[in-house]
Amino acid sequence: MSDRRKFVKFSLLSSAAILAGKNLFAKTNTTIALLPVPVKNEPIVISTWDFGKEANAGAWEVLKRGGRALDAVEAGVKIPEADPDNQSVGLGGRPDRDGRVTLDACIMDENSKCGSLACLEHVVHAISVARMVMEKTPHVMLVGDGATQFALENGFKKEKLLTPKSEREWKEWLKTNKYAPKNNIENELPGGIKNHDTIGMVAMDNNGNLSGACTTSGMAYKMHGRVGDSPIIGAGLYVDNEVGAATSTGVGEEVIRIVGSHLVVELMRQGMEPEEACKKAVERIVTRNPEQAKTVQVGFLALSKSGKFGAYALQKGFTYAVRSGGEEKIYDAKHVYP
Ligand code: SD4
Repeated sequence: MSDRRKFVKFSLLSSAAILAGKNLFAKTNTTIALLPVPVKNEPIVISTWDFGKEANAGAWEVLKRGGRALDAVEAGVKIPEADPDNQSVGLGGRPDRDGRVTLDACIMDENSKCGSLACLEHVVHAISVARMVMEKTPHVMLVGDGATQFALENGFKKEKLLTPKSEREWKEWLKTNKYAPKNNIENELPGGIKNHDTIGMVAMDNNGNLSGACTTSGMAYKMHGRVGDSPIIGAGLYVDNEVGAATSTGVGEEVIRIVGSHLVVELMRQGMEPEEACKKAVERIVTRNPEQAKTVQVGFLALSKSGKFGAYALQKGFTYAVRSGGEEKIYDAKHVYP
């Protein structure tokens, strides 16, 4: 039993005893006042890659004032979605091979409610559309034209997501037309600043509730209509409020094959710490196809119900950002291959 649960159980027992006129501590007739104490958790947010730091700052604004983890993850990932210099998410995302920017995203809350969309076009904040799918429809997932139509009918603004820079690079790519995603780095900004991919974020609020969000423009120059792991509940993101939450980044096909984020959460349910659970999930990709695993990047990160976190990747270079009351830091994830 977690410390928090023991504490809750103890508080409830104490309160029940008082109501019943008993005192658990009484050795004499003196009554000790045991007032029920509200249980507060330490909020925390973690997200993929070093640009997760800015996203975490957005989430932290919600968490620090006692807001809900669901609101925090939505607010957090909206920051890279709106950043035209981030070429892997939302506005400015790299297009598919036909020059169309298509977005994948999903969101999941503490009650296992979830919303998702794939191949959304012309709308910057895919995560908010995913949340609307969750809250305003009887469905979990909308795709393609249906997703775009739903967003536009519900007040989202139609925008051009392909920036001149992403368009220029895509036209360059067309000259050779090779589909070979690079590990970790899908772009380098001027000055050598690395610009990474998908943002996956998981958070716990001060009520101890967990939520997660994942949003991406997917692998650069993918086939039109290709959907990765990021919008697939269980693959790119999974939240179980009893156990923990996990999210992924990297080559989505590998993650989908092992239903990666769900696997990480289930391994935590069996007692593994977050890092160990992420490692086992990554190792399953290796076991399935060691030759393939050497050539691609996949990273998982996880947060447990007790507030522990960890990550693991196939290749070197996967970083993740953590923000809590006591910490604001970027970590290098351990990895299988040197
Ligand atoms: C995808 N997992 O579409 C996403 C994108 C990503 O490195 O993370 N790329 O497969």
